Amino acid sequence: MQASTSWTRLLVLFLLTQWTCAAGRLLHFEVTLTWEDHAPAGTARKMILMNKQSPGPTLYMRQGDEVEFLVTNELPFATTVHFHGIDQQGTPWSDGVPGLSQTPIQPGCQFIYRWTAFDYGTYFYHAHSRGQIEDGLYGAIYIRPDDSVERPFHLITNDSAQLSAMAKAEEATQPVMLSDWRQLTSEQIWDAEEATGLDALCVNALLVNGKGSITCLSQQTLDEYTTAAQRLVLGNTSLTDIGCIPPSNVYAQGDYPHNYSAIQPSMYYGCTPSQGLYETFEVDPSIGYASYDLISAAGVSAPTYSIDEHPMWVYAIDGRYIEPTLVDAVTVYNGYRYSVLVRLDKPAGDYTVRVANSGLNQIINTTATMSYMTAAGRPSSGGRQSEPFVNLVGAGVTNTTTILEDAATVPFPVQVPSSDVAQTVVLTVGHWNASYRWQMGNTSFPLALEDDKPLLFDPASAPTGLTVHTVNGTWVDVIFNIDKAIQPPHPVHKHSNKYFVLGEGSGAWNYSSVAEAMQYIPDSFNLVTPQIRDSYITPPAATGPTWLAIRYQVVNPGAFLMHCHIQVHLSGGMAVAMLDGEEVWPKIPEEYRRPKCRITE
Ligand SMILES: *[C@@H]1O[C@H](CO)[C@@H](O)[C@H](O)[C@H]1NC(C)=O
Ligand SMILES: *[C@@H]1O[C@H](CO)[C@@H](O)[C@H](O)[C@H]1NC(C)=O
Ligand SMILES: *[C@@H]1O[C@H](CO)[C@@H](O)[C@H](O)[C@H]1NC(C)=O
Ligand SMILES: *[C@@H]1O[C@H](CO)[C@@H](O)[C@H](O)[C@H]1NC(C)=O
Ligand SMILES: *[C@@H]1O[C@H](CO)[C@@H](O)[C@H](O)[C@H]1NC(C)=O
Ligand SMILES: *[C@@H]1O[C@H](CO)[C@@H](O)[C@H](O)[C@H]1NC(C)=O
Ligand SMILES: *[C@@H]1O[C@H](CO)[C@@H](O)[C@H](O)[C@H]1NC(C)=O
Ligand SMILES: *[C@@H]1O[C@H](CO)[C@@H](O)[C@H](O)[C@H]1NC(C)=O
Ligand SMILES: *[C@@H]1O[C@H](CO)[C@@H](O)[C@H](O)[C@H]1NC(C)=O
Ligand SMILES: [Cu+2]
Repeated sequence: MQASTSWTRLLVLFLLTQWTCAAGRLLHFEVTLTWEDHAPAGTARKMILMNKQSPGPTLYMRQGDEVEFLVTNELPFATTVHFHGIDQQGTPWSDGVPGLSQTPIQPGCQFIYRWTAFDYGTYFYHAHSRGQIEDGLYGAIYIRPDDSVERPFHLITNDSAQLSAMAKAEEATQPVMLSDWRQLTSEQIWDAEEATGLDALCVNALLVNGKGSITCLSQQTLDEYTTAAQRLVLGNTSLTDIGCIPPSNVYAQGDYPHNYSAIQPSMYYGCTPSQGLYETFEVDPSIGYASYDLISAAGVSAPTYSIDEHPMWVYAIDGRYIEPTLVDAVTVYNGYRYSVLVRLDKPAGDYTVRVANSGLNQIINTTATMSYMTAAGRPSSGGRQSEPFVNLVGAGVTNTTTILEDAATVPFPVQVPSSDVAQTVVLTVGHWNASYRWQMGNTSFPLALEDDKPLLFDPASAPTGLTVHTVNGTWVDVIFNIDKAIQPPHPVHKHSNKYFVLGEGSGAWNYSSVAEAMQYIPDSFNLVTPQIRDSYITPPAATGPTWLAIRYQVVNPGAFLMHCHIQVHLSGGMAVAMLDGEEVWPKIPEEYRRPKCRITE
């Protein structure tokens, strides 16, 4: 076990000049990307490292800072970096989406992203080229709120000592990056999907801050924990030895042709135990609280996170404060972020941090440790095992275990959208002619489009059916129509500014607008305290269709992707390009229109 909560900070150059003083600092970050053998869960494969590490270095900054992020691509393939949740107000060319906002950064080349941290909170950066997020290219971003931003902690307590302990904990908040890991590289997975026609819906390990191991659960344990929902899908079959729904399952894969001979080892079968790195969070109980920013960079898994015997006050979601909500566990879907305060009021010792996939696709888990450090060092637990809140499948172990219900959370402060909606866009979400191909709209977004001229530079080149045109300043409703079962929850991520979650339900969406739907099914909507998110799941479609309704105002002209954050679904085409405020797009700076390959020239 190694103590390693200290995060390598980047080389940060403070380039203060007279004219940036008032607005904020100019921060310069640099990452060098390399393709190297790495074994986060004990077994090596080629991965993308950032300054020799994965996750990459955490970017710490303050609200109002201007950011330069210099990428040096020493990978043997082209790449891009996206800043997940960052609104890119006025800098749409720095959003990192190939085919939309830039051409890919070629091997041996450099690229500078420039943007301003207008909003506070927790974000992350990750590869947005092909499936490369699954090769380890991700790292946390923390933007410290301006002093003028009101914190919600007085809603927990009015005890001044506790409030200052919470403020202190927030100042020292630490990222917890949750991710999953496969034995195969993202390109091997894509090739295997094309060869088999299958959706690659399982992984080989879960990681906490890039650390984990692989335990092979016995078939007996897997059978014992197989959930009721999984049984419905499995019928009289069982989970595979990696806890995966078998590839032959027609409900999980849909009724499409498959070539099972092209399945690669480790994709659905083949568990090899290995011991990798182990994460330990050391906490100082004299502070009273610890704060963590849970960030999911997972490709397919839906990790449920808990710390034995330590309930969590969830106080921010997707980088924005909420009215704090006390829970025992939280499920961090792909692209989600939760900030949590943990009260350190238990006997000094070690407490197990449990991470278990709660998705129907697979039973898989990992663990870490939260360890109380005292002046006398790290006290022994005397062999005592801490008491879990959740089990191997992320379900509560008692009737009273609470798992965060996002729809019940209330933003702090509350904001409401306009009811003056200019446009309602209905997007059909589902398979597109194959288990591994998907659509969000009328057709599937081809991966090959990543190599085309960016839409931001040439919107006329957009193939029909893949884009939605909006007018700056107007309000837009988007309805995701999950028209056929069975589909997992799809975490919909919208680039640029956040959206309001208006409502969700089961059954077909048969309305022309939210206003009309509200006449029939008012209880399916919340326009009083709607969630403000950049990532939110569509309701799972287990037995029939479901829908999700969101609303946003077009405030930042540019070409912004909206897509499922399950990586294999995105690679399979579950995306649509929002051409926001196309009539007033800013002039693209020459250095972005014609980026130079700085290294090799
Ligand atoms: C703390 O005081 C404020 C202002 O009086 C009040 O609104 C809030 O409910 C109090 N919080 C608690 C937890 O009692
Ligand atoms: C599983 O069920 C199917 C039909 O539901 C049946 O054809 C098959 O024989 C069963 N297999 C086993 C191993 O019981
Ligand atoms: C199925 O995959 C195998 C192994 O890759 C290949 O040899 C075979 O030609 C494929 N069959 C079809 C029908 O494509
Ligand atoms: C998964 O959970 C089981 C049961 O609690 C535990 O024995 C195993 O060590 C866990 N796996 C990992 C990788 O932590
Ligand atoms: C959960 O609640 C039910 C009914 O309220 C009760 O019968 C059952 O024993 C409880 N289970 C546990 C584990 O407490
Ligand atoms: C894919 O399926 C859609 C209907 O879902 C159909 O309109 C389209 O022609 C198909 N495309 C291909 C390439 O098969
Ligand atoms: C999908 O097709 C319908 C009917 O032709 C059209 O009204 C709608 O704009 C299309 N959606 C997209 C995203 O292209
Ligand atoms: C776009 O709309 C927003 C919100 O109405 C407004 O603040 C902004 O100035 C507009 N941008 C342009 C370039 O017109
Ligand atoms: C939409 O479908 C629901 C049932 O799913 C039905 O109750 C409702 O009347 C329908 N609304 C319209 C406008 O057809
Ligand atoms: Cu999806």
